Amino acid sequence: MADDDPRWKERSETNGKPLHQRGWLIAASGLAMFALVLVVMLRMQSIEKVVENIGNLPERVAARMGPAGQGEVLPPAGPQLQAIRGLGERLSGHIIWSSNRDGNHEIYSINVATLEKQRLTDNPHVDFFARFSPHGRRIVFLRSRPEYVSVREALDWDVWLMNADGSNQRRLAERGFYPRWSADGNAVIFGRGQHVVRVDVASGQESIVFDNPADAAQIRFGDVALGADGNRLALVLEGGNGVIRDLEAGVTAPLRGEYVCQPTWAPHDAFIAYIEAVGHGGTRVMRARPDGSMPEVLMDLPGENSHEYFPQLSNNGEWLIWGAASEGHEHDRADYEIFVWKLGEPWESAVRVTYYTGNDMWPDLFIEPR
Ligand SMILES: [Ca+2]
Ligand SMILES: [Ca+2]
Repeated sequence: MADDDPRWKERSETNGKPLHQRGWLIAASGLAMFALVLVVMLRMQSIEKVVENIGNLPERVAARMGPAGQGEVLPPAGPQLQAIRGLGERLSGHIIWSSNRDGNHEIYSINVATLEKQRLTDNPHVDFFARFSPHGRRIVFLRSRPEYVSVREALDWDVWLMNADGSNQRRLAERGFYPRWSADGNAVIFGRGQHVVRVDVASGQESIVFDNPADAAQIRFGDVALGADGNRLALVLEGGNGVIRDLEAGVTAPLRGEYVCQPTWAPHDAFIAYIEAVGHGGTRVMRARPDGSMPEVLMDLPGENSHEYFPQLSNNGEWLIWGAASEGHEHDRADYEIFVWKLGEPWESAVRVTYYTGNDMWPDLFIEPR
């Protein structure tokens, strides 16, 4: 085809600009966009955090695109199994958590004393964030609306209920994130956009507990936890600033630390636990007084599995359960394992309860009252 052929002209021009010019325009606007993102990130975060975030970018993009591949269950043996059995001699109760070991995130339950395992959900959707009711008889959890949703997306989840054995599954509320029980077990509190919502379990009636005021930064979706007194609300704002808001007085106290997230109350609001993104392995579990003061490190496990996330106190407040990865970060993709530890004992006594090379996340532990 000759250069002066009219067909060539038609092919080589788009939107009135020759192709090579258009290529430059795309490259220049891409570069400008990258620079803008970088400037915004630098304004919000330290250089180290920006570098870390850029390093995590491929994993983060992959998480948005589709589910992680399935891993392999490696049944514990020898000292690993002994440690798990030792746990069963010390407490009777159940651990629940979400895992993609059957190809899709489902919720599983283990009887700590007998090591009997049960799969509680079985459907093509993602199920996670299971939380025992105060009496341990029911579980509230999240189910994705489309079949696959990354846990980075906060708006495509419904709040579901089931009995502790997986029976009677029903949807309690639409478009909620990170649901938790009220202290009396009559209601569930969850995040929805800029609101914190309370839904009555019996009637399904909803009311707004907290409407993010204009003076607060945007709530980072999901990181909300209302204390047992119904007044102290822990939440994380964009940029990694955690706060505890006194709803009656309208005053806010900081949740101290760098890049804090995932606040969770100990029973009776004895203290608040949360993740701080510093420490061995890049994260650690912190504990502070209910007003956010006197922060101290609660758990920063020595050894390779020290990228801690998903902290939760057992119903009696005596044990901590969480997930920890040795590498990788994405919460629904990386190889997290579930750990249990009794408060006050040496960190090294923590017991690893999962042995699966895929993703295990968001556990809870209910201990039968003696
Ligand atoms: Ca750590
Ligand atoms: Ca795992």
